[in-house]
Amino acid sequence: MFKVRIEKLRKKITQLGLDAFLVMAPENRRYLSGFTGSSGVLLITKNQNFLLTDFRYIDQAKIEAPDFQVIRYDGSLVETIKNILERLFIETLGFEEDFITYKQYRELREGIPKIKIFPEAGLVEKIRMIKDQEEIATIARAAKVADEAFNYILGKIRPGLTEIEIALELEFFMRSQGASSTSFSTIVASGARSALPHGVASEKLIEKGDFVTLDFGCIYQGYCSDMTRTVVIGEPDRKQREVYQVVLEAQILALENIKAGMSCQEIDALSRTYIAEKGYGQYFGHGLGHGVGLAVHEHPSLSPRDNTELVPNMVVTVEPGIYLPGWGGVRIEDLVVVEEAGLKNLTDSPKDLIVI
Ligand SMILES: [Mn+2]
Repeated sequence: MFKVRIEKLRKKITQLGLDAFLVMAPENRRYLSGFTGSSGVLLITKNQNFLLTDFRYIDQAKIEAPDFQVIRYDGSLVETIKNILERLFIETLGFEEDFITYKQYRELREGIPKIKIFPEAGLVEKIRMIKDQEEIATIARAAKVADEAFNYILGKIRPGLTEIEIALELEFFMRSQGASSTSFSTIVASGARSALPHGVASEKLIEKGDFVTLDFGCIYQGYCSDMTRTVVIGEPDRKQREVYQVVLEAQILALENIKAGMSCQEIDALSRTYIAEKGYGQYFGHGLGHGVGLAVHEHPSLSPRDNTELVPNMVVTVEPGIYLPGWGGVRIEDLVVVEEAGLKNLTDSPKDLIVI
């Protein structure tokens, strides 16, 4: 599995005319090597794979990343890289421009002046967009834990609890099901706060009449899940029903039409146009969705600005929303696998407006 991934990257490196490539992004490091530690870089050359890490991770790296020569560095990472590059007569080195600090960049330039270095963006990320069956099974498991957490929390939400207390219950439940952590800061946004698309749980009390938006997910064996449901406390008024219905129909429209061959822009436009036709266009200000995998936000992005073509086994969210400042908001989010003729929905929680 890792060999296949490395070969895909190696092909790209060769096409770019590079002798070697430095991988610094934590998710890319894990994806290519299997190494789960928090510190280290990969150096992939035309025919060798190196994993450079420090004392704390040497044994772990040897076990987790058998396809790599594990090299320990104690002082300067750049010095260690330099030694390898000189020994192998490497002349051109690519690096990930989104995952290097200015200091590291300066040290590379100044420490290895004879080597030409080239910034690259998204080389490994583009490979990561299309998941293998094992990855999909793991993401499905992470999504199931989130579904079960939603079902559990429905029995707990009541007026008088704080958003933080609800978030804690969700998180405790997911951890108890084998999740190693949440995939991002749990969003519990109630009442007027539900108009904040990323309203991380606060000390606000849940009150009668509130919309409560729950956006959460977990990390299970390294892979993320992400889902959102909005529930209402007490009987909804007309406007709440209307806004909820528009978001739900916009989401279903996208879900019913997604299939391989469409572009991310096209699928985003389906929901966006629908919401605009209903008069709420200016209140849906974010993209329709995003890729999910080792990272909770990854390529591609279902947005007006991404023309990537959907390909089978991409895993993306579909999450339209309407946010009315001072009033509240609704978002509904599922995690789906793109297939040749449609999709497989990994999120199974009910979507009709739940009244608590
Ligand atoms: Mn999301």
